[in-house]
Amino acid sequence: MKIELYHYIHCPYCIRVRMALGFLNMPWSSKVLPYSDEATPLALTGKKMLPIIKMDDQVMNESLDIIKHLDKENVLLSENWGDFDQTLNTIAPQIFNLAMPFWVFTPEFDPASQKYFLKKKEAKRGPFSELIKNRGIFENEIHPLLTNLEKRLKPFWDSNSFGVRDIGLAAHLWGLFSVPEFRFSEKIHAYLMSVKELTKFNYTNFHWREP
Ligand SMILES: N[C@@H](CCC(=O)N[C@@H](CS)C(=O)NCC(=O)O)C(=O)O
Repeated sequence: MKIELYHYIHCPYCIRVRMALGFLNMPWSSKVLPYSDEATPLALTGKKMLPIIKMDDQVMNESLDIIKHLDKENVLLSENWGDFDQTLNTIAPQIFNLAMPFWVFTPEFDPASQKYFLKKKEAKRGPFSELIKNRGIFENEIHPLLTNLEKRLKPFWDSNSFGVRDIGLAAHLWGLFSVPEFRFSEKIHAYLMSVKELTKFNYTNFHWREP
């Protein structure tokens, strides 16, 4: 089966699928789309939303549905996702407020995509210049939240075995690596490195865009 993944580099939902493919040892080819490209995702699924996976003639979106589909042997899903979205929602706003103003200036974003991303995200979060000015506030908010999360790592999320919730958590936390001088606690850093190894994940693969 030939697998093509349409993704954005920074997108945590896309990172989930990259991690799952790596963990499951499934070869795939990468299609990084410019953020401003509406036509390609709309033609594939009718929605301007990535990740999208194309397997031979089958096309799917929604990261968790994709992972369920790929994980035929239920290796990742032996641990249930359950209400894990609620846990992620406790840290997602701070992660996005901290990371988005830096993501937008990485080589993934061409000028049209920068404009598109800024317009969409600033409408929701306010000017990115303010987010950068206020990053200290978001950092102060996120550290106690991370300390709480850390207590649940045993060494994986509520479990001694790696599962889909670790993919969900690590994919969200990965965003903070884009924030200059942001430091994870030793335990969370070690956790992310173990997820990286298990999933053979390399954030910067496909990162570069030729000028
Ligand atoms: N529930 C979806 C969420 C995917 C999602 O929100 N993707 C964002 C990127 S992180 C997207 O495609 N946004 C397009 C846009 O806002 O223009 C999933 O789990 O796959």
